[in-house]
Amino acid sequence: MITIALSKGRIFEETLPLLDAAGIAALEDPESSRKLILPTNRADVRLIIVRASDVPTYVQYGAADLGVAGKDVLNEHGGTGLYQPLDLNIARCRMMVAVRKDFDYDSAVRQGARLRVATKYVQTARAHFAAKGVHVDLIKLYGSMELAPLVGLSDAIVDLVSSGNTLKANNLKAVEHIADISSRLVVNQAALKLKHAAIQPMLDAFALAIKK
Ligand code: PRT
Ligand code: MG
Repeated sequence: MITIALSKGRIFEETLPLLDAAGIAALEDPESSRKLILPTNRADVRLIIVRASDVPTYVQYGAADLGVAGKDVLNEHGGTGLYQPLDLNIARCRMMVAVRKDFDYDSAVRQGARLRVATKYVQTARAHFAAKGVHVDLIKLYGSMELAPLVGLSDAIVDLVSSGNTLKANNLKAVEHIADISSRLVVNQAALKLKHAAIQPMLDAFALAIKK
């Protein structure tokens, strides 16, 4: 049995065409089904539905053989025990620093001010500001980072931006680009060896189906 870990929403939707290219079709839609284990058209392949940030953990421990996870999530996880053979080029966005429109970020940085930064991406934020030599107090949040500067919780946020509409709707502006983000295929290293005959053709099919 090959188990593939996916999260609902954009990753599931954008992975479907790649699965299709490998001859794998989900028999149920995770948006309408309450099942967390979804059968596929292939008796030897099943999908499991987990939180986006839990995908690397399921694959690391071998509870899933393969998974699809954003580079943002992989950077926070650290990637231990994971083989990352393919950038699937899906769920693309950018990791950015953003502040209130009326906040002078450049001058705060120039003056050496200690910045309060709210984020879900603590490792990414710590590495980014350390490399710039900017002192920060990091405040860990689990979502809706855009709210933090509006109510005085923080001076800045580190968050993902795709269209930019959420920043705009909340009177925020992006001031620094940290990284381009897309989703990667992750594979359990032991599974790749033990189930090579089943997994390698899937990797080959995904590689051919990736949109440049
Ligand atoms: O929702 P949940 O808390 O379970 O987890 P999650 O939010 O991490 O999962 P999900 O499914 O929303 O995102 C899965 C992956 O999609 C992320 O790990 C990213 O790699 C990728 N991705 C791509 C994004 C976005 N684009 C994105 N725009 N993830 C989140 N966003 C959010 C962003 O955080 C911000 O709040 O969308 C908002 C901004 O969007 P725009 O279009 O208004 O700029
Ligand atoms: Mg989400």
